[in-house]
Amino acid sequence: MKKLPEIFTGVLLVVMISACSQPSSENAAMTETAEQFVERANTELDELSREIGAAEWVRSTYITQDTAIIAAAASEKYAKWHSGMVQLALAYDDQELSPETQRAINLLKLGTALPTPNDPAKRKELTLIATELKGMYGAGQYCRNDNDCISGSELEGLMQDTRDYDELEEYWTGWRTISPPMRDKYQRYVELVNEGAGELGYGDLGEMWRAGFDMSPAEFQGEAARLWEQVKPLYEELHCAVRVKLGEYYGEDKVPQDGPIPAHLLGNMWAQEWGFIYDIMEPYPGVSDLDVDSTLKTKDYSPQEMVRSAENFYVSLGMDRLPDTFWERSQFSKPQDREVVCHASAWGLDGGNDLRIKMCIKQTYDELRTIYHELGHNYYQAAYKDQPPLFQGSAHSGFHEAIGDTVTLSMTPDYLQEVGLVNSSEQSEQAIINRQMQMALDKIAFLPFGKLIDEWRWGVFSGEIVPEDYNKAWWEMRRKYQGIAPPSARSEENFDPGAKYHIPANVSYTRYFLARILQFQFQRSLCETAGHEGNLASCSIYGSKEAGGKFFAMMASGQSEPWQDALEKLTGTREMDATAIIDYFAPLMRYLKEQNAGRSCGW
Ligand code: X8Z
Ligand code: ZN
Repeated sequence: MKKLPEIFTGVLLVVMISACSQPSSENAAMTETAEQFVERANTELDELSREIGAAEWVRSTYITQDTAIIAAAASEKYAKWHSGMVQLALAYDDQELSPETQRAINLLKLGTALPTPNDPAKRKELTLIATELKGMYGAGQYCRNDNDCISGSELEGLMQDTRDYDELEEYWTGWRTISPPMRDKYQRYVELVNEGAGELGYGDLGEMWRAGFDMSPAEFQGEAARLWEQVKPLYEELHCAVRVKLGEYYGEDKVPQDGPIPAHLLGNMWAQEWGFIYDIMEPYPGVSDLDVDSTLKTKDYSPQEMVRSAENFYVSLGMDRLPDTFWERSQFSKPQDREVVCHASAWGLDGGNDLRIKMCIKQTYDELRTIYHELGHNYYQAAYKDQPPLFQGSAHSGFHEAIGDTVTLSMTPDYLQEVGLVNSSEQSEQAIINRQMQMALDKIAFLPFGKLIDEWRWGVFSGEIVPEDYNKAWWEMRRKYQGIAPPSARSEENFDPGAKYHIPANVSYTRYFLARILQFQFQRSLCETAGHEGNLASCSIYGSKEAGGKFFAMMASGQSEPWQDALEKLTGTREMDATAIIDYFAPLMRYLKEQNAGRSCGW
């Protein structure tokens, strides 16, 4: 008996939502002012988000045929509502609206990463394809035979630790067996999302994604290119030094010194962050080895204890402890009995009251930093939860990714020592260079990767890259930007982009590129607020309520104002700018230039 009201609520919800789809709402548009329309959009969005959130959570933590149907149905319902509302919003196009109402309507138009065609059959087809692609990635495995399969997260670990050329090649190639079956679906998804984006008034989905930055899509493309030019010299020095060391390690026959680096030797499945080959790159061997991994293992940290450590950092900035439900509902470890999406994510369900992370935490420093990153999302979600639903989001997508990363910049040797994660923190010049190398292998190595993922997709969505060239174009960009090449010939039989989570999961990626640059800007100004003196790299804002307050105030405005305003409040400038990351790594760049002197760099 107790269950009955709940079931009824569900039915009422369906009725209410279908009542706000296109035809029946046309009447409402004629009688609704823009303000009333926005208010209704906020109320309905709030309701719908709960339903979608629940379906998506279950799908991501329990991959089966059934959860695919549930998640695709929820996504379809949202898509239908969204298309209907965007069409109604057209009625306000020529009206003079308050900036707040205008912004809410603009955000509503951009309010989906997966625009679907209005045709019901196509909408259904697309939401199912999108759900399936993500599931195929999550359930992906490399099988040597029926009884010998390795999951994606295990393979990631093997890529980090293995130093045998051929074995690495096997894992690298093995993981890429998951994606050829995605190719046809992806091609169809591209057709359908572009049709959906077209109906919303955009040339293609890439243009729609680029429209989400409070400037024209063309201006944004220019901004991203400008930032890349600023940081490119840093990457080129790092690439040069890494190629030499890998040549010494594996032999110059395997790593030719005048060409791209083989993509499987960089300690990461996608060659996106290279921190795991620090053992090969360490400038001053043995100096100040910040071995957090061994502390985690010796002290046998549980996943929850690792998450506590991250939470404590945010609490030290004056933020609240995470709610009990966070601890009860999050997925911290990989379940043994079912397929899940292990790729880390942070969830702000129930309008930001029900925070969760979903990870398959391993006992490594790398994973610890990912936890700090994910909690940055959760604290942002908590900060903007009192905004109306249409403003519950980050100033731009790069801001969401930059919060937790900014916090990881404060994981200095002193901080790590203070919280018992390392025993000593040496401050010699050699120690500083070693630490900067460790960080650059992650932060600098990532930049071209962060840039090219969407460059490829922008080309795919615009039709500049045709399906027959998907893989070829992918490797051309990997070579051009990153200076890497596959270990063996690839062809259009392969679909290597599909072996990177964000492609099948339809998550835009320029956000990470922007975040890599923004986080240093954020850190520079937060360190000033915290009263830090000395070089930026030695600053930790741990314990600074002043810095925390400023950070939180920026986060609390959500996406209620253009990101330039949010950036200005935090940093005093309205432009994204790479000078902070350049200043940060100045000592390492001096070292690398010395090392590379006389070498012929480039590929
Ligand atoms: O996807 C992520 C986070 C979740 S938002 C773990 N990142 C990118 C990736 O893994 O490719 C963080 C760094 C870049
Ligand atoms: Zn993230």
